[in-house]
Amino acid sequence: MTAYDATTALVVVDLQNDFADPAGSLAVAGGDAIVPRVNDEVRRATEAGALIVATQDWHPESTPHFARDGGTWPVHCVGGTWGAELHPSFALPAGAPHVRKGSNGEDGYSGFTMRDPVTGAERPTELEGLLRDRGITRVRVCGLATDYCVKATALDAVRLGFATVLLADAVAAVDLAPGDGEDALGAMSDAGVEIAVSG
Ligand code: VGL
Ligand code: ZN
Repeated sequence: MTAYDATTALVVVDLQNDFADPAGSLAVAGGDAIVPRVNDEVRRATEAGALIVATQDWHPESTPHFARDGGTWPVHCVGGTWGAELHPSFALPAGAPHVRKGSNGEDGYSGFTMRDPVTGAERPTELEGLLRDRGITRVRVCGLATDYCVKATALDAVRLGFATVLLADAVAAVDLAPGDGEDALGAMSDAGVEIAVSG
């Protein structure tokens, strides 16, 4: 069985300069090393006519997501800046949809949902509708970072009823604490995500 068909989508999470470039403000160790494997998946998906979607962390200049505004993270992926651009070696086909999350200051990590940082209220991004409109029932997830946006996206995908595969050799973790990436794989597996390798 081939991994891709018209009902399967490849979801590439946040493969952006601030995470994937060693000079990025929230550079993930090994982030740039996954790009060739992501590109191989993109090629396979394209050959099978499968949908490819890229998510982007897309923050305003000031958001409670950032440490300087009371949150956790260094300033990163401010919409319209170099850090928010997709990594230049990421061969996303022209016309592939982009889902940008966080532009109103929401601090959710998932490509599917955004969370109001004040009220905690969640609301959907356009990702689910985009998949449903095309009859997608299976998703393959890769990108950055394993312990935050990849994990949240894969958990939401399962919760929403998509058969979900995590490409463990095409992700990398922030690992604020050692082992966070491994723990994230365990949590995804426990929730019903199939942990696999690309190819
Ligand atoms: C992410 C930390 C902060 C991610 C986004 O894409 O995994 N991590 N914002
Ligand atoms: Zn962020």
